[in-house]
Amino acid sequence: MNLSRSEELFERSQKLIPGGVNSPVRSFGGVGGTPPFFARGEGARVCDVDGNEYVDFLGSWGPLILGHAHPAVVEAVREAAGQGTSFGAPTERELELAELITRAMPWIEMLRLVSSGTEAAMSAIRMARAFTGRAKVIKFNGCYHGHADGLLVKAGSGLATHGVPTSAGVPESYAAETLVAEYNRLESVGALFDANVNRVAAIIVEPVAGNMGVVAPDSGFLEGLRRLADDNGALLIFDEVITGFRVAHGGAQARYGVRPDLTCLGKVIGGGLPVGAYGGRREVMRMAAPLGPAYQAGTLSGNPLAVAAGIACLKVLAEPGTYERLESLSAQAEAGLRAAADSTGAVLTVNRVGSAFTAFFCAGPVTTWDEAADADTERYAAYFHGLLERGVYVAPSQFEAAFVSLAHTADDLAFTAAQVKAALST
Ligand code: KE4
Repeated sequence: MNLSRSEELFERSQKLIPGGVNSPVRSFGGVGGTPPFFARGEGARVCDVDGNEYVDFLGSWGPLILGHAHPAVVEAVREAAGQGTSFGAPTERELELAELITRAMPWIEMLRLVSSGTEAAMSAIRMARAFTGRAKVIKFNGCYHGHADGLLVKAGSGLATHGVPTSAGVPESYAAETLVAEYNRLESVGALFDANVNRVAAIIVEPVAGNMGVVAPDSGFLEGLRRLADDNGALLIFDEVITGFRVAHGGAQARYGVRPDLTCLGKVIGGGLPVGAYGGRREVMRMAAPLGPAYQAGTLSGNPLAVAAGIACLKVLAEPGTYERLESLSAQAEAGLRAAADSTGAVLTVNRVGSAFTAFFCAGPVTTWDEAADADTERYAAYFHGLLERGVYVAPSQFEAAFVSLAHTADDLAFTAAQVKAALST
């Protein structure tokens, strides 16, 4: 496989950009090798600067549920660009996107558009702290909510004690306000509430975990979080940056029927352009400036081009039969993975929720971070490169999700299954 132009660009990029990339996971640190520099994408395919073509299951880490360069999205952006790229003033499109989101996710009674999932999560937490007057936040090992200081935290030595930073540059004092529980282990959440009575503002959770690889909530887990939050006067925040409009039209909250107080969104709602959002109960959102005392702002929040792309994307997703088709394609992708594992004897655990899936290189089950962490990352790296060489692009990390889009065809999935079998056989 010729990657010479990517190698040259990667070498030059590393002189000007840390690691040669504008987001760490793109550097292939988890799988090794040179990351192909992409030149263009269309539908379910991407092409790199050396002319190598791939069936794409990364989908830009989630936004591209319609596939690359969907005509409706491209036309919407083109039209918006001709009218002006940014105003720093309210526009009708921002209201239209807010209406599309709240119509699909009615537990979001009021929302604010921002420019990333990180902004959405950090702002939702600020609103929860302002509403409750409390400082502590409970998050989960293996869940990621963007790179705000207080969220780059792992469990401290004693489970019921505060977290410790996972990143340089995050003061211990910031991490001290974050408590870390175990996903799918309700007792670990109860223990934190018992050790921090009346001090927890919110629980923040990926209702379906995507950042440890795809891990579904055990039956009763989300309902248990709802109950624990209510019993302890805390808010429940669903970080649906991945799951929103992905695992169901109404997101995980619709799929599992559990009401969060606040929801974070991103990725799909921008159609591939920078949009995030946070929203939820009206009385909580009324804390946000200029209505309330909790400040949050953004020069390009609700940017006309990004919002136009998001509107076009959500309108396609609102069409009848969309999620049934996505489910059918995703079930075929899963079946292909499982058949390849069975025929080659590879030890794989395939987790899938809707059109998000992960192949864990371990016997499984994988229902917690500890079980996911047992996966053989070297085998995953070999699988990743085996697929890359055969024209299939999945997430360059064992602990991420891969995505099926509406642009994938049954033939793409049959081709992919054959490549998986070949990659697992080497
Ligand atoms: P952004 O700031 O990257 O738009 O969103 C942060 C975020 C928040 N919440 C969840 C559940 C997320 O998954 C993310 C970002 N996801 C990662 C990969 N899983 C984005 C890829 C990257 O960091 O480059």
